[in-house]
Order: sequence, then C-alpha cells, then structure tokens
Amino acid sequence: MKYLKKIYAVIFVVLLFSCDKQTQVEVTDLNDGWEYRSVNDSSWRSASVPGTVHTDLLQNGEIEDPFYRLNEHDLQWIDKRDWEYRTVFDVKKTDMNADRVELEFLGLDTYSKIYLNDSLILETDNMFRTYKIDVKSLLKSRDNLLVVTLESPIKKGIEKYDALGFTIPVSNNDLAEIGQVEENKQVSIFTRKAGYHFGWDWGPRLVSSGIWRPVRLRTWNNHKIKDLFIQQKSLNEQSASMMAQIDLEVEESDSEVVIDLLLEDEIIQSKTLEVTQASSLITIPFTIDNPKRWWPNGMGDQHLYEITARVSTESSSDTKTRRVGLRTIEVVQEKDSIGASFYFKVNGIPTFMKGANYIPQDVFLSRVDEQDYDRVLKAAKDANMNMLRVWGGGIYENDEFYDKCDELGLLVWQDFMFACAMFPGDPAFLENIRQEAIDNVIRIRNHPSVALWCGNNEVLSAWENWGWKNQVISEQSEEVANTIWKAYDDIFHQILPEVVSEYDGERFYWPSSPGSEFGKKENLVAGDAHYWMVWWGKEPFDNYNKAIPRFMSEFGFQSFPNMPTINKYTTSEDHDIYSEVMKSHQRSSIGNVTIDEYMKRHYRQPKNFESFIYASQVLQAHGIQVGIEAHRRNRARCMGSLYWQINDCWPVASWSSIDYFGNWKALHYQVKRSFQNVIMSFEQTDQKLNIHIVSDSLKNLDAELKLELIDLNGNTQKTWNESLIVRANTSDVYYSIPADELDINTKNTLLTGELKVGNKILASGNLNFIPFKEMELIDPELTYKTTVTKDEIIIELSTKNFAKSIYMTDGTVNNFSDNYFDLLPNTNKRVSIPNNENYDLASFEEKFKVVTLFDSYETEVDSLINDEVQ
Ligand code: BMA
Repeated sequence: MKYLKKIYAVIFVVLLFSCDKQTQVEVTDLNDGWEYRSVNDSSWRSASVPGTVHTDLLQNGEIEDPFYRLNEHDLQWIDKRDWEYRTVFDVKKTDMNADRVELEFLGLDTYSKIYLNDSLILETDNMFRTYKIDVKSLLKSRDNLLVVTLESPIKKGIEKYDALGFTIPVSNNDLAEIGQVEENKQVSIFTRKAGYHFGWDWGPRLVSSGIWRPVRLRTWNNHKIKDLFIQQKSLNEQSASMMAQIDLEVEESDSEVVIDLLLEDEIIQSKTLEVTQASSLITIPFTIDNPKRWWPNGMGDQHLYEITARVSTESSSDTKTRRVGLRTIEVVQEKDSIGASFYFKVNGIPTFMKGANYIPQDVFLSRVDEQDYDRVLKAAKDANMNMLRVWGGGIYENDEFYDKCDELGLLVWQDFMFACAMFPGDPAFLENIRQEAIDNVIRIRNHPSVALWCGNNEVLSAWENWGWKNQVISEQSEEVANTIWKAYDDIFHQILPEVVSEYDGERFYWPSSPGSEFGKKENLVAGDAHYWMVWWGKEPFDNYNKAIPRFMSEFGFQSFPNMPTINKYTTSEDHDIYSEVMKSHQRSSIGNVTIDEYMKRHYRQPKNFESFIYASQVLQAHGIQVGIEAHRRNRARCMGSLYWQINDCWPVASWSSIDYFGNWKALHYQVKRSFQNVIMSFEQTDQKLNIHIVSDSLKNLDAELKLELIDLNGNTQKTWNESLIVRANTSDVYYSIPADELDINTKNTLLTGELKVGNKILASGNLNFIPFKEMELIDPELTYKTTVTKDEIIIELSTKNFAKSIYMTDGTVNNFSDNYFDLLPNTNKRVSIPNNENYDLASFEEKFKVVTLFDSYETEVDSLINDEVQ
C-alpha cells in the first residue's frame, strides 16, 4: 500500500512540473540593490539588507568603527534622524501571473512606512513582528520601486513620553544621558524594540534603525501552507502520539486538496479534502512507533525526526517540513518543607539545569551570522551546559539559534522581550504585544529545545522589591501606580499566557524571572531567583553557599576581556582601567571598584594593567565556581544554575564568560570543569571538611576516592583512600575529614582530590584553605615544549612546583584546548591550539606567552618563561 502511494505521488509531481503555470510556492529574496540616505539628503548610498543604518554608514566610510575607543559617543546623532531605504526590482512572468503575490518583511526596526510604486502599503511599529502584504495589484513586471522610511525611535519615543501625562519607571540602563536625549527622557519602553539598544550595563547605547531581517516576495496559486505545527500529545516507550496542524490559506475556498504527511521520506497519512474556507486549520493525528527520544546535552542523543506536510491540487503544491524532537518536559512545583520546588523533569528524570544567560551577539543584529551562533552555542555544549536563557532585553532569536539548540541538546528558557522596566498599557500597545507574541510563539514553538516561556526579566522584582511601586505612589499617586500595575497585569497575566495557551498549549508559562508565584515577591524558597548580593551587595563569594534558591536563573561577577580583545578597541595610552576609554567599555556603575575590592580580598595587587586584566578573570572564575558548586551540591533544594552571562554584544568589561570576539575567558574554562557530569566539591565547616560528590550521571558508579594534603613544592603530608558507589543523579557527602586531622600550615598546603572509575579520572579538585593572597606562592618553575604542525600547535607543560591559573596566549583570539588551569607539583599537561595563523616554530614562540598567578605578583609579564625545553 505504502509503495502504491509513493508511485501515485511521483506521477502526481511529474504531472505538476509538466504544466506551464507556476505550480510550487515561489520565494524570491529582495535583499539586493538597496540604497539608503538620511531623509531629505540629496545623495543615496549603497545599503545592505538585512542591515542597520549604523552598519551602512560604517560600510560607506561615513562613520568610524562605533566600538573603537570613544567613537560611540560621537554617533548619537544617528538615532535622532529619519532614514530612507529603496530598491528597484523586476518580477518574473510566472510570479506576475500567480494568484497571490505577497511581500514579506521578516524584521523592520522599527517605525517604518513602506511604499510600493508610490503607494503606501504598510506602517509598522514593532521590530519583533513579521509583516506580509498582498501586492499583486500594485506590481509591474519591471522597475518596481520599493521604499522604506524609518522614523527616529527617539523622536517617536519623546512624542509618546510627552503625551502620556505620567512617568513610567525604567531602569537606568536606558542611557538617555549618553544618548543626549532631550532632558534625559527615558523613551525605550514606548517602542517595541530590543531594550539593550538603548544601552545596558554591558552594552553600548547605539539605537539602530534598519531592515534587520530579510525581505521576500512569495507567490502562490490556489493555496499555501501558512504554518505547520507538530504537537506531541503523549509519549511512552512504545509510541508517540502526535498531531500535525496545518494552517492553510486558499485562494478559491471550494477547492479539493490532497494532503500528505511524510515522516522522513515516507508518506504516513494521506487524505483528500474539500476546503471551504479561505483559511483553515487541518489537524491530522499520527503515531511514531518505537520513538527515539530527544535528550538534553549530557543525557543522551538529540534525535530529530523530519515531518513534512504536502498539500496539492492538480495544478499546485506546497510543502513545509519541521524537525521534531520527542521528549517530555515538566516544570515541577510541589509544596515541600522549604516552600515549593521548581525543577525541570525531562523524559521523566529530574534534571539539574547547567547553563547561562544569553544576550544578542552584537548590538547590530544583522551582523550575527551562522558562524557566530555556532561558536557560542558549541562553546555552551563544550562547557557541559544543557540550558541557555534567552534574556528579555534582547530579541526573540533567529531560527538558526533554535535549530542549533535542538541539535546540540541545549534547552532554552525563552523570555518574552520585556526587561527591567514597566510598560504602557493603552489598547494599541497591548494589541501590538499580542500580535508580537503570536508571531513569535508560532515561529518558535516547534523546537524541542524550548523548555518554557517566561513573561519578563526582573519587571516584577523592580516593581515589588526595588522600590518602584512605592516611589510611584509617593512621587506621583496611588492611581498612577494602579494604572502602571494594570498594564503589567494585562501583559504578563492575561495576554502572554493566553497566547501561549492558545498557540503552544503544551508549554509552561512563567510570568516573570525571578518570580515565585503570580504577583508575589521573589524569594529563595519557591520559584527562580536572581542573586546579586554578591557583586551588587559586595557580599563575599562564600555567601553563594548560604543563599541557595530553588532555581538560580541569574548570578554573576565581572571581568575584563583578554588583552588581544582590549587591543582591538584601545591604544596603549588607554591601558589603565580608569582611563576614559576603558571606563566607557565598562558600563556597570560599580564595575571597576567592585572588581578591585574583591581582588583585594582574594589576591595580591596585580603589578600592572595586563596582570590586572588576567587576575580579574581568575577572580571571576573563582567566584562563579563557588556559586555553581554550591547550587549543585544542594541539588536536593536547588535544581538549576544559570550564570549571568555567556556572551557579549561588543568588546567590554562584563559578566560574560566568552568575549565579543569569541575568546574564552578563564570563567568559560572553569564552567566547563564545574558543569562536568560528576564533580567533587569541598565544604569547610568548623568541625570538618566535607567532600561532596555531585553526579548527574544516570548510572551508579563504582569509584575510588583519593585525597592528599601536599605542600606547594610537592611533598605529600597525608593521604586518604576510599572505595565508594557514587549514586546516580544525586549529590551527597561521601567523605569527611575532621578538622583536627587538618592541623597544617595553610600558607603552603593544598588538599587535592581525585575520583577514579578504573583508570579514568572522573572528577578532581584542589582546595586552598586560606585566600591565595595569604599563601606563599613560589615560582612554579614551569617549562614547556612546543610542536607545530599544519593544523595545530601542541604545548606540553611541566611544572616543578604548584602552578596557579596558568594562562597561555599567542596574542590572537584563538582558544587553547584548556587554559587558566592549575598544575600540581611535578605534573605535566598537554594542550593544543589550532594553527589558524600558519605559524612555524619560531614565529609561534615569538608570540607565545605563559603566565601564572605568581607572575602577576612578582615578575614582569613580558619576560615570562625563557627556560623552555626543546
Ligand atoms: C541582571 C540582568 C541584566 C543586567 C545584569 C547585570 O539582572 O537581568 O539586567 O545586565 O543583571 O547587572
């Protein structure tokens, strides 16, 4: 039967192609030939679509690189102007003859008017929406003129701000002052546009305008599949019960269509239907036998099925394919003795979420390409993560982002795009938000990686806990406060959950991060938490051990990017963290002093700028390690650790673990270690030292634990050995050393631990009993041997004494296979780096440097190691 169907299908397709008229839906990109100008300017210059005004100005040599030194400050005029784009295009005969010809804009930033052959066809005010216009009646076969005008989001914002009659609180990340906005009016909230464009505490203030996603012409006859939604209804070992929902648009509402559903290449369902309405939803249930599951990274494979819907008549056909991953995800909130749990159960298994917060990879969004997605998302996978949070001040990410998360096993915590501000609540604004939510939920809902929808970032906290509500009551009135809260309630408790439930019924909606329950304050006993008392509150890193929430969705500590990155936006005269240029690439109001203060707590004052930069990364990695391990050790209470933030959108001092150019900071290497499936973690109390083992492995492990007290030059003082079974998916104390057995000279003693299964080291760790600044670090006497091949350079490091935080660089942004690691006395390690620069031995060694924490205290960074062994 199946074969017969296939033969019919082949005959059918052959027949279709032999007709004269266009039979398939055709999509033509209209991204070429664009020009732009400032409105009323006489001359046009060539433009890129997708693109932004800033990047077009840059490409045409009209402005300098906005990221270099202080250039950003001189470019604030750009967002006060209106801009105009135009292109001319021809239309193929078959397209002209099609029943429908639609112009599609996948992203317009933001206040645009679109004219086709001098007719106004569309006005837009939301960069997150997609727009489609039927243009058949306006098109000519040659020389169609398409014009897009983009009105200044600042001018529009000021109009709306002035018309409102009261003031809506906004976090001062809306840097109106830097933007030289009239009377410092904070206007970002009036425009549905990425919040971070208006400045953030890790980002520049560069408010773009542009056609930021592709423009296309779609032509079709008779019918088109608007959308294909594949829903998983139930899943067990034997079968997955599924539902395909085809959203069909038809030209002639009484036509007969044949609908085929294909799993991979095989037709699994076929039916003939009389379509009686212009737009109809057709649902087809189907099953997948012996389903292969989709697993998060670290738990199994990411099997993806391809499901295709094909809708055909005798003269036309359209197909759509979706990739589907079969898995169950629940967010479990059960009341318990602490408050209520908040954890993800994936395929029935309580799963600890290891990951980070993600921001857009560039302030100019059209510059982010597939390689950038690859680089950051693979780095997330490599660092053993299983979740990223797409934070609410950026964008609903490009399709490539979610495709790659599906492939890499990275679950996505998806915020809607609202962050750190209250919002207007007038009917037009609310309707705009509803349409934005519908567009994006429909676009993203097929991805198995998407774990939950979250209403906003820190809006509830700001209102309830940062004092905004009381401030509005005292400075304006209770009535104004009620109006502002009503808008919150409408958006986050009505509109967004309604859209999620209508268009993505199976997925969980969470109104705000952090949040405990609807309208209640954040806390550590229920819901998710952002813990910023370390950093903003200057609490010691050690407090991460005390403030354990149910799910940590944000915590973080800053560092500077590596010197190769700093060199790209500075000259040597800027090399002081308090220079104008360095301060301008440090947007946290407390950034430099806070790094400085924590540095003094943990390490000796680094001797110069380069050492400070390096040590800032060592410090950041240490702090976040304390946090991650605390969360993982306490997995009976806390089931997630997402640090702030994995990436940057320009070169800057920030909380990121990977900088703008893709450089892994010390933190990213550390995160990779701290997120391993099995880790060892030490906890010191007055009476004893507890050795915890945390395992996310789904199997029990038969292991040997070895602990050793050693001094910095390698003498063993004491050893402990223990055989144990590490229980699956759990954390526990597996060994304790009473304090009186640790009567040691803490200034030169370390505890080292190793957990082995057979000959394989599963986990290891070193513990210093006092801060490194109080320890008597000695010259590690590090040596190395280099081998250069065409593809990579291999470095074999050996150390005589303990080497703390070994950092290697060749002065480029290439990443080593490992970096910023410790080496125990009398050990060695082999690392590699891709030979992207075509080095030979001499040219590599000229560039190569290696430092340790000891060097940052004692010696000149430039005269590092000369005693290499060849
Ligand atoms: C978090 C984020 C951002 C901010 C970061 C660092 O709370 O949500 O708003 O950049 O803190 O301050």
